[in-house]
Amino acid sequence: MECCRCWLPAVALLLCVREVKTDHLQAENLNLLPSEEHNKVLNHGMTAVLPRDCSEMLMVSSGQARDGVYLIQPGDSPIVAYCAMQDGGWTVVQHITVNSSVDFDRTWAEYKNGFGEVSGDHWLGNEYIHQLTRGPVRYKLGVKLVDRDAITKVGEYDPFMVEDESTSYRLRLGLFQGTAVDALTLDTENYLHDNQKFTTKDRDNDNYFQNCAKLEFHGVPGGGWWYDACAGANLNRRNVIYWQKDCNKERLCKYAWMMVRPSDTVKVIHSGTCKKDEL
Ligand SMILES: [Ca+2]
Repeated sequence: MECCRCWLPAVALLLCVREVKTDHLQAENLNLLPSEEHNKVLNHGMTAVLPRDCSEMLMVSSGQARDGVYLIQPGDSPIVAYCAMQDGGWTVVQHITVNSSVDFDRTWAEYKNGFGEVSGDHWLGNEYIHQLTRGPVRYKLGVKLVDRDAITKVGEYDPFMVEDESTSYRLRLGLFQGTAVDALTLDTENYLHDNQKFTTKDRDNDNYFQNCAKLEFHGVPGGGWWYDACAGANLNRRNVIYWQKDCNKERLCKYAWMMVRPSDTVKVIHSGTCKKDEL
């Protein structure tokens, strides 16, 4: 039996969601989705071109798509990703629960291709974060932090880009706004994460004499991150999610998310009168 559910007749061909045929799911990162969850991919069987991200999926569903796992195609091959639709069509690229059973102490190759489960704690993969944010559309990064008292803080960096592997997935961030502190572009605790290369336990690109990804706190290594020498923030340390004063060993955070979506603001900068030497 096949069951097609369509949101709008006008886009029926685009949006048929077939809830059968769970055996032919095509995605480059299927290792991030347990086989018993293949039938939960909400646009499995989509007959037209796949959306490049969750924002586009939300748009073609006329805002009707719900939270969950979707097939998207930011590069040459489809991948599975978790879409936070209710928050505006964000593609989740990282999620962690404090003391997660998912190990974040991983190699370069694992951080490149992703690990964990997209419907739970995971890193989507530096290669896919690069594919999503490389343009030509400008992207922004959303960070969501929930502490143990269920107080939520959010922040956005606009624009956000992760460069390709030849630059070691260097982090590029724009202006920050939000209720959380800016822990990535401000020189907090003398550590600046913007413009840093990615470091893992087997590839040291940081500015410390040792490898920051190997440094342990209570026996748990920091995991991969865009370290300086070393961190004013690190959402991949499994036992203490770290984000300056918002998440640390005194103020424990329970959850963190990193997500991306196209920037919805085109900032027009009025140059005014500017002396040449001020440019
Ligand atoms: Ca080093």
